Amino acid sequence: MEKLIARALEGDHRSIARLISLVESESPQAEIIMRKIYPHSGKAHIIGLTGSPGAGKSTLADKIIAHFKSLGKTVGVIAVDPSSPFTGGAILGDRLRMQQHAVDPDVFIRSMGTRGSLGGLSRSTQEAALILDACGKDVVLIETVGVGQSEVDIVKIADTVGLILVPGMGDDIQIMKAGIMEIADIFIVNKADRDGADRVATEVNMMLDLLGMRPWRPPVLKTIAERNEGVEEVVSEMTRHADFLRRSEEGRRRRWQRLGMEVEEILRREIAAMVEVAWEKEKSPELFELLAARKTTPYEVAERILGTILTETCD
Ligand SMILES: Nc1nc2c(ncn2[C@@H]2O[C@H](COP(=O)(O)OP(=O)(O)OP(=O)(O)O)[C@@H](O)[C@H]2O)c(=O)[nH]1
Ligand SMILES: [Mg+2]
Repeated sequence: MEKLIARALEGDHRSIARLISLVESESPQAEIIMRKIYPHSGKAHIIGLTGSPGAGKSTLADKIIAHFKSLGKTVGVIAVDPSSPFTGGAILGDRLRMQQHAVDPDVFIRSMGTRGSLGGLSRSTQEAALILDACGKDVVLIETVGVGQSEVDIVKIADTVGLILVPGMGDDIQIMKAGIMEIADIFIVNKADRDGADRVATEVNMMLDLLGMRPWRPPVLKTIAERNEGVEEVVSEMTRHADFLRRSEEGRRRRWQRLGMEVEEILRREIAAMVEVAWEKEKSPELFELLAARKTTPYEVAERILGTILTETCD
């Protein structure tokens, strides 16, 4: 394990992949890995790319990777696939579209499922991002399909969130969905080769005006990902946003929020494990009889077990 972690920290992709697999499968070593990895993290720029299915996230990601690379940066990519069996083709699709970088030694690409604790985005997505960060990737790009909870959850993991919209897909409704305007740091109107891109961009800008001044006014950019048009600007705005976070009060607030969330998440997990152990020990046919006959209540039982947990942990 020591060796594996050391090799991963040196940037060896096979070792990194192995660590992510161990963490993803919630193996008993997961915590040891994360404890060792964590002190090395905190340097990467973590970028989330979200948007409706087919908006062009993977196509754009591929071009963004190329741009960061041309700037001399190393990149890690996590493509989060919805666990739904109906979208089983997504993994292969993403792999194919990002194939250009698949054999590239500087680019690490990984697909992951969405089951888990952070709503749409699993804990292992966050842990994989931390691993890539610790193992020396300058940029970690996370592609999440914008359905349900995951597009809101991405803000808990990413420093910079790019929301991809496309003309002619009922974007007005999509934009107005609760919370979406607030989470995006950069708006990208992709497929600008199609009619209506300007209209979408104008609507987004108008809505941003309505939301009022914020410390960071999200830029609204147009791209044609397929032709690599507008991508350079996307990358430069992403970098500008990272700089903004580094020196602003808003950036500090976000960092604190994330660190607090990390502590809370670990606390919850540990306490849940204690609860499970204590309840296993306590439950018995006699106890169930007492509960069924209403001679005691779940409240009293829980209170008693909690007392045991507390005295045991204090000893
Ligand atoms: N016309 C046009 N098509 C594009 C553009 N960018 C991507 N596409 C096409 O849109 C389709 C979907 O692109 P993807 O990159 O797979 O989109 P995605 O958002 O990653 O899709 P999922 O991961 O399945 O949600 C592909 O056929 C792309 O070739 C663009 O700028 N203009
Ligand atoms: Mg995709």
